[in-house]
Amino acid sequence: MNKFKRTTVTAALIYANGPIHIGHLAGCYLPADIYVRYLRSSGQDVKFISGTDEHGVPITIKAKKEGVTPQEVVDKYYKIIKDSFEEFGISFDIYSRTSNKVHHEMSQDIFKNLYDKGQFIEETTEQYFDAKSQTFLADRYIIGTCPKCGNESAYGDQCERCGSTLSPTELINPRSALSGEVPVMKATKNWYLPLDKLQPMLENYVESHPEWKTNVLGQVKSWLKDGLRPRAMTRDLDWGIKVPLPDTDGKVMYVWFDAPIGYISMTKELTDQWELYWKDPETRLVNFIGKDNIVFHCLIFPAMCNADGRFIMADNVPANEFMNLEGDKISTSRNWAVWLHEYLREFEGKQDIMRYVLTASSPETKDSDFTWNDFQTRNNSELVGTFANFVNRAVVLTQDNFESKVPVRGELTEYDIQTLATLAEFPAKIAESIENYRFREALALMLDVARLGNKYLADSAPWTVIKTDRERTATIMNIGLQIAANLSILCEPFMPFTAQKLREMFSLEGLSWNQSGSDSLLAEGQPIKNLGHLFTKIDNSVVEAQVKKLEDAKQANLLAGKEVPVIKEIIQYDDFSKMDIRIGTIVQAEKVAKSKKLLKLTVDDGLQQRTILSGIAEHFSAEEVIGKQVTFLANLAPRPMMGMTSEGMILMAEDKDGSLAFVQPSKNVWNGGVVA
Ligand code: B3M
Ligand code: ZN
Repeated sequence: MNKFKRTTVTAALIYANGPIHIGHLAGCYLPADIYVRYLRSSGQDVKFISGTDEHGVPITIKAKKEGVTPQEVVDKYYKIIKDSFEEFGISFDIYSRTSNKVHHEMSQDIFKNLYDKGQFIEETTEQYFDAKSQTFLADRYIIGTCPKCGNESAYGDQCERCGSTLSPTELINPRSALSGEVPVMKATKNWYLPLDKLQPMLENYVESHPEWKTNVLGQVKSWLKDGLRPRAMTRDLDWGIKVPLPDTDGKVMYVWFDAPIGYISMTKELTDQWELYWKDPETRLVNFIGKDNIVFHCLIFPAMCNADGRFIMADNVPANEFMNLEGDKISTSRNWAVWLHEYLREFEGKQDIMRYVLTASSPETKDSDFTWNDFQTRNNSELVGTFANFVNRAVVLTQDNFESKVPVRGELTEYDIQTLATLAEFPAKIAESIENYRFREALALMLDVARLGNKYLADSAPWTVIKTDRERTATIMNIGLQIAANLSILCEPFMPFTAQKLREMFSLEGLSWNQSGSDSLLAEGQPIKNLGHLFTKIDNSVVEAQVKKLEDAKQANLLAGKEVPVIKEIIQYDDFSKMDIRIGTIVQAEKVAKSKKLLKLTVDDGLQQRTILSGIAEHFSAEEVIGKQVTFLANLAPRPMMGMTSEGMILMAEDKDGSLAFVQPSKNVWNGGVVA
C-alpha cells in the first residue's frame, strides 16, 4: 500500500433498470465501503466513486416492458438506487449517472482519441435488420427457436429455458421483438478494439498481479488462453452515447465502452483534481465488482486505458462471487430477492444488522447463501449476545457504581496488562485483513474485540469485587470502557451507525484508526451516556414473516409462469364417440384406508350404484363431496385398486394453482344424463 500516494476506489455502475437487493450489496458495495471507510479512518487520501449505468439494451428493454421512455426508466431507478445506498450508509464521495453531460463528453473524447490514434479497426458485417422498424436489432431483440432445446421464445444471445449462450444467427425462425417481422441481413460498419493485438500487453499486466483473487485470475486467464478477439465498440441503437464521427447513421457506443469511463467522468464531476486520481502512476486504482463483470474490468477496460495512453490501470479488481438467497439463485424476474428499499421500510434503523450479516457470509471466494435463519442467529448471538451485551455491561456498571463517569485506573494486574496488550494487537490485524480484501476475517476479528471485553469482565467479575474493593472495581471498569471505546473505531467500517452511537455514548469524535488499540481513549472522569442496547433480539415471528413473504413470491411466480399445456395429438370423431360420458350423483363417500389420495365414491348413475375410486382425497373431504353431481366416464374398463374395483372415472378440471374442481352440468340433470 505504501508505494501509493492515494487511492481511487470504484464500485460497479449498476444498470438503472430496477431496484437493488442484498446480492448487489454483498457483491461489491459493502466490501468497497468497508475498504474506503477504513482508508479514510487511517488518514489516507481516497475517493469513492460510483453511479448508475444508464445506457444499453437492459435499459431499453425495461422501458419497453413498462411502456415508458428509457429516460423515464433511468430517472426513476437512479433515485431509488441512490436512496437505498445512502440509507445503508454506503459512503460514496459521488454517486452520479452516465447520462450526465460530463460523461458523454468524456466518453466521446476517449473514443475520438482512440480513433485519431488509429487504435480501432473498422469492419463491415452483416447484422439482422428490422425493415419495418427501420433499425438494426440488438441480440436481445431477436427472438426465435432455440437450436438446443426447441424453446420457441429464445433470445438472440441466450435461451432462458436451457441456459445456452446463443448468437442471433443460430436461432431457428428468427423474428424481431419490436415488430414481429422476420429480420433481414444488412451490412453495417462498426469500430472494433483489436483485443487480439493488445493481448500481449494484457498478459503482462495480469502476470504482474499474482496477488489478485484466485476467482478473478481464474476467469481472466481462461479468456487469455482462449485468445482474445476484436470486439465492436459501437452499436446500431438509438439509446446511448453518439459515436463522435461523421456519417455513422446515428450509431452509439457499446455500453461496456462508455460505462467504465463513467468512473473517470464521475471523478471529474467530483473534483477539479480528478486527473491526479486517474493519471498519476502513484494512484492506486481498485475496482470493486461482482463476478459477472470480471472480463470487462480486467481485460477490456485496461485495454481501453492502455490504448488511449492517458489513464492508469487497476491495481486490483477484488470481485466477489454471488450470494444466493435461501438456497436459490437471487432473481429479479422471479422476485426471489430481499429488496433494500423494502428492508429499510420493514427493519427501520437496522441497517447495521444487514451490513453485519452480509459481510459475515460474504461470497468472497465462492458463492454463499443468505438465510433469514442465519440473519436471526447472527443478530441474536453475535450482535446482541456478544457485542451489545459487552458494551451494555460496561456502561451500566459504570452508571450504577461510578455515576456514569470513567473511573480512575489504579495499579494494573498481570491479567490487565495482558488484556490490554491483546487489545493493542487488533487494529493492525484487522487492517491487514481489510487491505487484503478479506472482509469476513476482518469482521470476525472485530467481534473478537467484543469477546475480549466480555471475557475480561466475566473473569474480573466487577459486580462481585465492588462489594469489597471499590478501587479495584474502578480499574476493571476503566479497562472495560477503554475496550468498548476502541470498538467505536474498529467497528466503524462495518457498522457505521453503531459506531456513531458508540461515539455519542463516549463523547468521542474525530478519532482515527491510528488511535485504536490505545488503552486510554477515555480520560478519567469523562462522562458516559447510556443510550440503551445497541442491538435487540429478533423474534421468530419476524423471520418467519420474511420467509413466508419469499414463499408467497415463489408461489405467485409459479402461477404467473404456468403455461396452458399444449393440445394433445389430433383424434378422430370415432375415437371420441367410443367414450360414454354421463352425469351421476355421489351418494356416499369415504376415505380409502392406507391411501393418501383415494376417496371411495358411490355414484348413482340412474341404473345402479357404482363404485368409483377417485384420486381427490388431498383436495376434498368425503363429507363435502356427498350430494354433488359429477361427470364421469361410464364405460372405462373396471380397474382393481387397493383390493377393490373402480368402475369408471370422475372428470375433474385442474386449475392454474393445481387445485381441482368438479365438472358439473350448469343445472341439475337426471342421473344417467349423457354428455355428448
Ligand atoms: N452495468 C453491469 C451490471 O449492472 C454493468 C456494470 C458496469 S460497471 C462499469 O451488473
Ligand atoms: Zn434452449
